[in-house]
Amino acid sequence: MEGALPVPVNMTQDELKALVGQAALAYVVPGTVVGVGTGSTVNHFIDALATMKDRIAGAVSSSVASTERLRAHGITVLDAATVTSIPVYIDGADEIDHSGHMIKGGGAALTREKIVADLAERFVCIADESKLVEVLGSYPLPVEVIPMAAAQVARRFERQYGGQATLRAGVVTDNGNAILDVRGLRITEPLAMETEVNQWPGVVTVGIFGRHRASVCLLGTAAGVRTLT
Ligand code: ABF
Repeated sequence: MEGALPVPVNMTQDELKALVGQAALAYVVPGTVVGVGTGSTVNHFIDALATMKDRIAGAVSSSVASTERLRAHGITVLDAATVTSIPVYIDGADEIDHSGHMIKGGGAALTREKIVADLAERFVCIADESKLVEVLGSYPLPVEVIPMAAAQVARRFERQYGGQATLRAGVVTDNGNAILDVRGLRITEPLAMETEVNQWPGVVTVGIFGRHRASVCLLGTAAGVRTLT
């Protein structure tokens, strides 16, 4: 009989997130500065990174929340402006397709996430299997906007893409801006849409990570960590 396949076990979504958070340590280059994203999956990565904090040069963080968690573990957090390049950026996603394009921003940190991703040579996405989709868009697309432009940007999504944008209540980003969440989109051309929306007056960041797609995705599944490249 062939070697028995691993028997899938029922793991909670949080256990799957912890699995990939731990697995991401393998992509950390010892002695270097690590780019750290935001969200509950990344929180598991931060907790795992603490076990090797004496073997890294520090972290560049994508949010106040991640900075606080990193510092609580005694990990040095560097200002992004003080580094020119980092080997790897580890971050989660709200959705990821089979090309590594992502929807991000559910945690309202998309602008700083894209800034730190831009510094990185490699983007490793860590996610539970529920995030993998054929086509982006079922998850409402987050867009960080200057508050005075929110209504006009919402109208443009309706006019140009048939999307329904709503202001995320009670949320001000780390940069002092507002977030629109756009429903009803089917994003078949993520790069084209990211380029188009980026040009709209008042848009700070659109939560499509097309240009900054993930080069590796560690997907937590009941059968273990699935590596997509
Ligand atoms: C963050 O990861 C956000 O861009 C995205 O919303 C989040 C996913 O959240 P979680 O890991 O909690 O599912 O980078």
